[in-house]
Amino acid sequence: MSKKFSRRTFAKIAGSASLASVVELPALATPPASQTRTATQSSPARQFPRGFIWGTATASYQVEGAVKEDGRGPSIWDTFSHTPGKVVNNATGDIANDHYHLYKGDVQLMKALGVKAYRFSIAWPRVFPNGDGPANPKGLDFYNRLVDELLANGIQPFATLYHWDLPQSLQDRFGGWEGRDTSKAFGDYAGYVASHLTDRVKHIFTINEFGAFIEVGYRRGVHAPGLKLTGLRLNQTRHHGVLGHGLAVQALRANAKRGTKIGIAENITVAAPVFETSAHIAAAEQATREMNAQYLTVIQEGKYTDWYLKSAGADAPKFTAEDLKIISSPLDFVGINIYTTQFVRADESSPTGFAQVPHPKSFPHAPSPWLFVTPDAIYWGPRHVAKLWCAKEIYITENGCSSSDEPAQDGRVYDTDRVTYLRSYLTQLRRATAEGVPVRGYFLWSLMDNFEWADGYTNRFGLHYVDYASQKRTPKLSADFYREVIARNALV
Ligand code: GBH
Repeated sequence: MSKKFSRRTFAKIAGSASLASVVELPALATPPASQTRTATQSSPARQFPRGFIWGTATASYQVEGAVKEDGRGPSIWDTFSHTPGKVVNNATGDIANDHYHLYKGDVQLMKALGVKAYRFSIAWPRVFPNGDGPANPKGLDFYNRLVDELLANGIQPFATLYHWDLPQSLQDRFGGWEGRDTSKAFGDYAGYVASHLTDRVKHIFTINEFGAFIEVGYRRGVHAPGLKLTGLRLNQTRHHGVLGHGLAVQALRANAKRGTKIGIAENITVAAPVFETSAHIAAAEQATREMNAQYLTVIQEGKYTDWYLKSAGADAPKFTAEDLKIISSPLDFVGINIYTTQFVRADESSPTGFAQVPHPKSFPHAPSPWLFVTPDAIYWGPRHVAKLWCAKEIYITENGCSSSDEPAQDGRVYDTDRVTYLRSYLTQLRRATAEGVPVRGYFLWSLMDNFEWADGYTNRFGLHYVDYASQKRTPKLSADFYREVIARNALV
């Protein structure tokens, strides 16, 4: 791999990418790609690898609604969103995008974009209303219908088993991920899903973003279940999260049909070098390893880093050698959700060799205040994963941004900020693929505006504008942009 990252390649690619970005925006109603292609647009400097998988993503609680239908049990997000003061405007996912009923139309939106794959999540409490115990086949049937509809339209289903809607019963009985029994129940649920869906679903992600649901839900109390754990209790919860992932990988292997590929979707903390000298780059690699010690690093390496264990001291999680083996069960691919980055610099005075460089107040960000616009996150993220852990197959499982998204007089949303964001990030992603970083696909977050967790419906991330009163979906300018990217398999 290192040979492919020569300085000359860097210079060549960086140079041509910036030149090539000077092309005019296609008009809204565009003729077929073949008629509009210019020499610049078809130049290799804009192309993604052949067979690159373009997709979009959503998650169950954010879009489905129908929270009481067909035997679904309550999740911690039902409880949390119904607790006054937890979500902006006390919004809930009771109806959300009503995707549970409108999924056929939503599949048509995807088809119109030309996406090859759809990443959705399965609501655990639909399948096991209490988290464990008897299954609810009627709940699973929704995913049977969805998967069949996707395949009938030529779209590959990529399913996530856990995107934060933990069955409330597991929270009540075991303290959710604080309890090892939840990890075990997750493994059993994964096995059940594998035996019912993997005849058609060939890619499965275990868990979406430890770095969010544990850090924001169990440490900061801003997401469900709204806890503020510290010390050993927090570290043990983190450990149970990765253990649940490992048990799920094993259960999937035992129950899935041949050819099913298994991975994860983690919002890895990406350390980017303040600039590209070998010292800062080495510091950024090291920082990425340490800053993900409790999650992706232990999953990939089968051990917690010395630095993490040392700094946790008496609060270090309790675990066995067997736990570590389970946690590091081999994966077929690594999925990473990429939004933003943490800058670091080399620092010889620090025992880890790096220092974090906080974003100055003036650093540009999307309406979501955490979403600093740092396109090279999507270059360094996969590059670090490939370099640190020799990952052979990487997916960008989420990338996107919020925007104020106000419909214009003609009813359309001209989200030039989102288009600019996406083009900048995709330019950096192309830099990675051109250097041989094995990124196989990209899932844009999100197909449509949806329930943005504690922000309720105030922050919109969609390619389609959703009018929640009528459930009407309208493609934004960014949807046109993405359709063109997909049609050409290249930057536009
Ligand atoms: C992803 O998280 C999620 O997977 C997806 O469900 C979500 O809709 C999407 O991003 C857009 O946010 O409000 O200061 O407490 C991205 C990582 C982790 C970023 C939680 C926001 C909360 C910050 N997210 N974090 S704060």
